[in-house]
Amino acid sequence: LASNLGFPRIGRQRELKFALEKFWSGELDEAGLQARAAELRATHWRLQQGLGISHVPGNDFALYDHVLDTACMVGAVPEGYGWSEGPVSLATVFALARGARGTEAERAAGIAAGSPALEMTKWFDTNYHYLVPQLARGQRFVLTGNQPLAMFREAQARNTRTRPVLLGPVSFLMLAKTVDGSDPLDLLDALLPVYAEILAQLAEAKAPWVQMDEPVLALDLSDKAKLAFALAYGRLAQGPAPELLLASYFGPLGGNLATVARLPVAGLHLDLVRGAGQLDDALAAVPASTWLSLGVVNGRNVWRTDLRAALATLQRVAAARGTRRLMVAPSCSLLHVPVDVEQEAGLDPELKGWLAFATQKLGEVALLARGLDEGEAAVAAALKDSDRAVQSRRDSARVHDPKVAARLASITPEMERRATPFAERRARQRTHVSLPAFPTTTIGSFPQTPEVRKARAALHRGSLAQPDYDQAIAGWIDEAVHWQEEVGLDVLVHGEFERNDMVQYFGEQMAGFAFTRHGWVQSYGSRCVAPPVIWGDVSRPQPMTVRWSAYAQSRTDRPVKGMLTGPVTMLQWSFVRDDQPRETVCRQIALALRDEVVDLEAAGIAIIQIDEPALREGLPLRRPDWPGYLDWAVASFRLCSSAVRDETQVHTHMCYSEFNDIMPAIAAMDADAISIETTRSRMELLDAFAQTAYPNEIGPGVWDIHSPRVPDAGEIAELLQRARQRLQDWQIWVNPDCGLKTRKWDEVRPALVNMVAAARQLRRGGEARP
Ligand code: THG
Ligand code: ZN
Repeated sequence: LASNLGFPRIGRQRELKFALEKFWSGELDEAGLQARAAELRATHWRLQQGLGISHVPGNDFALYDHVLDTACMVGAVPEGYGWSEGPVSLATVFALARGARGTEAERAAGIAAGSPALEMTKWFDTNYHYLVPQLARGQRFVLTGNQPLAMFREAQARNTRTRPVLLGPVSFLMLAKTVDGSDPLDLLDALLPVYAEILAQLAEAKAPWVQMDEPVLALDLSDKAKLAFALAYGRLAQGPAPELLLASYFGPLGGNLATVARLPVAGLHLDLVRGAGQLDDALAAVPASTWLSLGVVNGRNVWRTDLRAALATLQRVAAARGTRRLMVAPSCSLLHVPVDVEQEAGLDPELKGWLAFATQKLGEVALLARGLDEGEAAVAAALKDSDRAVQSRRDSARVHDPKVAARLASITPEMERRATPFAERRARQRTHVSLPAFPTTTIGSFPQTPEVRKARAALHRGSLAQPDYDQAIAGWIDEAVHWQEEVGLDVLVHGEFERNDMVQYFGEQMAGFAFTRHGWVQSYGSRCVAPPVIWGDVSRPQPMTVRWSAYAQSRTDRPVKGMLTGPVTMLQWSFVRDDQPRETVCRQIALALRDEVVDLEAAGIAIIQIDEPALREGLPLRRPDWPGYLDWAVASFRLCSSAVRDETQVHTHMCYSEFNDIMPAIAAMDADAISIETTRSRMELLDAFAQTAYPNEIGPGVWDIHSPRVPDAGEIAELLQRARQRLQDWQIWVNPDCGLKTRKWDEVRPALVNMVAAARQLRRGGEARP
């Protein structure tokens, strides 16, 4: 049986994004939005059916986020969002997702003005963000509307029988937070009757199967969580319910296998890409009467499957258990890959021949199911074709660059350390660049105004010539530099007006990266990213940022920071080749960046910032794997940053990170200064730095740039006082939480004026910078 776990919702032309944004701007009404959503669902069902998928997922769609939809479905809506009973309105859903906007519709729906959005966080180790359900001790749950059932009927009306997808009760609770710090798992008893009711109604509607997604099974589970699984699925097995397919993905079951194998469910989905090694143990542990869904097509990457290898795995299972209770599937939902590679007309044909997006991956799934049923001979041509793709990728001279390999082999430990310890470097840096106590700076980017975006679009269209574009960029840099001097900032930035997405900007200039035109993947709500594809050995043909950094430095006597994106973040936000360890790719990127750092220094740049916002999200899902990752991630950062002289300052920046459990790694990066996001936690994030006596300099953010609110000098000074309780004065830099790309100049100007005023206030009262 060919089966799928989830299809991208955004649409091949990002139809959902545009419908949502039209709805939010008032150009489209609710009926119009719902009609477009229904059209997309119908298209996706038809497409999957046409590709030969027998188990087509239903209810994998969400207008904004499936975790939010689950919270709304079970009545987990905090007060103030206009819901008390019955169906949850669209106004409530979007207020939870985006915060109240103060619209008439919100007033009509009873949504309190100023209600903030729910917290958003990364979905496991993907670049997708989900909204964190907000629960409380004694939380009550009710079924507000059976959306899985409505979707099942909608598909049925269009002649598709779907397998409804639910986020399972244990994962739902473990992904939630309580306002009082109590354990969400304590709410399982209260939640289960709602799930039982949903399943009973689906059974009554004759849905044969329901897919229960329990991705927390890829984490290290406590005994309490394991018990919760036994309790939950034991209870759900008692009521009327369709057959349950329990889906684990993003990793092997590991120590959770024994728990899972005993659960009274009809089927179990295994991720055999990330969890290839678990197959034998699973075959031994899972009863023969249980269906197995074998996830052999990678749902997290864009490479074509080695069909012969995948078929061999399937045949091994069939030999052990027969084919009667087997499903062939992608490793996880296809939410994390783009829709259709056939749209990429501009892509290098050789590379394109190696790629598979969601549509192609489902073709592979169907083909493998056929190969298993009818034998290899029935799919011989496709297997040959797959062999050719595998072979041409393995042998391609364009993938393998001997110069890169040689350079990688010649990395020495000395290349991964600065020449002298921080204390000595710092003394030299202080005379090289003279700065006051509590020096002020920004994180790098200034507003990308419509003017800037228009110029770049015109350049790409060909209606603006390169020299005219360059002149416009130079003009914006001039203005930014002049304005920063006027405001009194100590370390300036050039503003990054020449850059689009940071990963794209650097990737476009490095060998080994390719870009798609339609390869969009949902990041959150209507927002998408088009991750580059790292397909070959990475190198830097020529300097990437030196021109504009040096230009900005030539316009002022104050130091201008150089701005780079670090190797781990470049890796984490790309589709990475799967024919070598990620660690190797990361080191290649680090070597390319190392050259850039040296070139910036030679061009007179005294402070170089290398951002690593994705360092933490790259952490493996299981704790025992953390040290291995952190070793190479930190080593890569050091490799790219350590070739400079003592007097050159290396800075780094990280956003939305909790640092408590990775402090030794942060310290081991040995950046001369790190800026972090601390405003929302009112400096509490600094506790980790204080408790571990972080040795280098720190810029704790003092302005929450995710909000349009402009802080006054008093509150910034107060935040800085809280920072002084946790750090030494000499360690402290004064900066916003993050880059200012998404803010307006009307907010940036007064906020930075206030920030400089607060720093000056501190200098008057404080000690001189030692
Ligand atoms: N770059 C990349 N990945 C990221 C971020 C990034 N992942 C994490 C975080 N930042 C995600 N945040 C965003 C913020 C905005 C957008 C996408 C992800 C966004 N996208 C545009 C859209 O959907 O309209 C499309 C991109 C564009 O037009 O340039 O606004 O910073 N790689
Ligand atoms: Zn940031």
